[in-house]
Amino acid sequence: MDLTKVTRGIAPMTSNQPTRWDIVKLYGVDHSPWVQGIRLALSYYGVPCRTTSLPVNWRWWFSQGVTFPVLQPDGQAPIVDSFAMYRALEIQGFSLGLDGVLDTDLLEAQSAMESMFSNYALGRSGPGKRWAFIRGWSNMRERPMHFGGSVARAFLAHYFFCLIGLGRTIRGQKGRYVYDLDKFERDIVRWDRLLQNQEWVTGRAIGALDFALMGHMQCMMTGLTDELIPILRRQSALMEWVGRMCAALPDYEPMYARRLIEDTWHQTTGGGLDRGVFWLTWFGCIAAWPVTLPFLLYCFVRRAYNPAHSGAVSRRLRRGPPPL
Ligand SMILES: N[C@@H](CCC(=O)N[C@@H](CS)C(=O)NCC(=O)O)C(=O)O
Repeated sequence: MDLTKVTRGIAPMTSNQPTRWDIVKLYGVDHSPWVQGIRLALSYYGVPCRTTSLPVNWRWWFSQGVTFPVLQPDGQAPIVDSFAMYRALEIQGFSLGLDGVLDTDLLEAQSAMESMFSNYALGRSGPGKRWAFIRGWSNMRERPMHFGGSVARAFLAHYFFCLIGLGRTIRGQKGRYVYDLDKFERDIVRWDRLLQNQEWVTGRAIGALDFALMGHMQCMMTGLTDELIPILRRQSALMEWVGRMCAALPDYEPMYARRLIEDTWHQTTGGGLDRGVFWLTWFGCIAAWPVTLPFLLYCFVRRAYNPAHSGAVSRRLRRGPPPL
């Protein structure tokens, strides 16, 4: 696929315009690249945002499962899929460089990111990393702090632990590399090449694709996939762009990707009480496994009904448009 297609006809940036969204609620967690992407965009444009691990509501959970991100502007219907959120932000009057970009071209760019994600995400847990993975979940934060969110996050940690485990098993059984660093390098080189010719991924100005790709940098740098660091640092144009992104969002927390350019940076974690609630729930879920398991299985069944679950974009692209 030609990544430059999406960067045609990009309008110049106009940021910090007044928004009709007073405040938005974002369902998702710190380590998700798709959540990070949209949070970075909201932060850049100054849209106040509460981030929580609690699904939008119970009815939502029953029908859509636990997939995030989900964006809920005050008093409006929830939006699923981060790229739909970028479009919605543009409708709000922010210029994310998507004006005139075809949905099919955007879908291709998202699919390229998803293909990279489906590889490196499997490296977040696995032999030797399982405890680190759960500890990573315990260190994430609700913004603002919310005990209900910490309880939900502990359950989500079990869900994603199983999802990655399942993904690794399926790949292994197909005889494919589970976490293929060579493939990762081939994927990331394409973004580096693009950035050799232009300052921003979106084109002449910072925009949706910059936030989206930076979301992935954020996820990769949460401490669970550090074997990617040397590969990423070999991409000089990409590293310069990471520096520009960090400079564009100086107060953003947590800026995990800063680790790529500053060796001294340490990540912040949630408070003691927050972590206590997480661990109590996490062990509680294990103690109550006969109850936890049906809940987990239900979430796995419902994910198929959520058009934004992991891998859905690439599948949609492979299948082509629905018949008229
Ligand atoms: N296309 C979606 C991808 C969202 C996604 O893959 N979310 C992951 C978390 S990082 C998820 O919730 N996966 C759960 C599942 O697939 O069951 C987007 O851009 O928002």
